[in-house]
Amino acid sequence: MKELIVDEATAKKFKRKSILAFVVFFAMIGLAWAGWKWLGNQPLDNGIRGGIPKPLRKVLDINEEVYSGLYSTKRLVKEYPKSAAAKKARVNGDVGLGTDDFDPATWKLQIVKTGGDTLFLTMEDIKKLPKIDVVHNFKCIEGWSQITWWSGVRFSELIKKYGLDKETKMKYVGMNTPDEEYYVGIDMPSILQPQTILAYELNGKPLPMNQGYPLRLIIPVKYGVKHLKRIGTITFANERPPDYWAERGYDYYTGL
Ligand SMILES: Nc1nc2c(c(=O)[nH]1)N[C@H]1C(S)=C(S)[C@@H](COP(=O)(O)O)O[C@H]1N2
Ligand SMILES: [Mo]
Repeated sequence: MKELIVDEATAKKFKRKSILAFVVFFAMIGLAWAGWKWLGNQPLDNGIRGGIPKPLRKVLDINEEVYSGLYSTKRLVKEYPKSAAAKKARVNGDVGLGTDDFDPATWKLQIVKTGGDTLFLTMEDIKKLPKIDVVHNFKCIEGWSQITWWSGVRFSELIKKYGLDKETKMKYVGMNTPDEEYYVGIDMPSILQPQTILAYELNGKPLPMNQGYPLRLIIPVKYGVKHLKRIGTITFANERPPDYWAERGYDYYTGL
């Protein structure tokens, strides 16, 4: 067998490189450990339980900027034939669906305009607008998804009909349940996306109580958390409106 012959200088260089590799290796471990500790010591982005360290929130904010730029209002979410929709749509989440502040007989959708005036719309008013179907894969951050068929009016159609152009110059839309127990904030491009609807039917029938009767948000570009059931009030703002799950540590944008 032929021996590998190296001169002394090469051998020395090799040894130095090996040592250097070890030093770098341990230095990296040290750095990773220090970084992790640093993150753990950072203030949380809010005082409520489940807040996340500010630097991580920053990453989510950057994600939001990148994604909202990439996916403009023109991007369409995949749709399915009605026959593919679940006959029994899963029910999840009942915050704000307690009946205390909800009387179906007197319910009106309240839209607070930027000037302060409020529009009060009945279901009859809303049903006068063109009705569309949306059959999409509804995704919850808990890890389940289901193809569901909803019908209602495009949010953008409502904007057009009631001349809310000034309002669309704002950055966000806020929505609350009538009792204000559940609330979401949504970026303007996503709420104006053509598949975003105020839905009043599921599988061709009026929404069941626990799925948001009489009117809920369906916003296929977002995860389930944003699909607020039983809309009471709609507001517009340049600052992020409060968001139930964002306050509990979830990503504010929660785009798909
Ligand atoms: N008012 C209200 N809307 C809500 C919730 C809730 O707790 N209260 N949960 C959200 C979550 S996490 C999901 S996944 C969907 C579930 O809608 P579904 O019950 O029609 O499946 O509703 C969303 N809208
Ligand atoms: Mo969810």
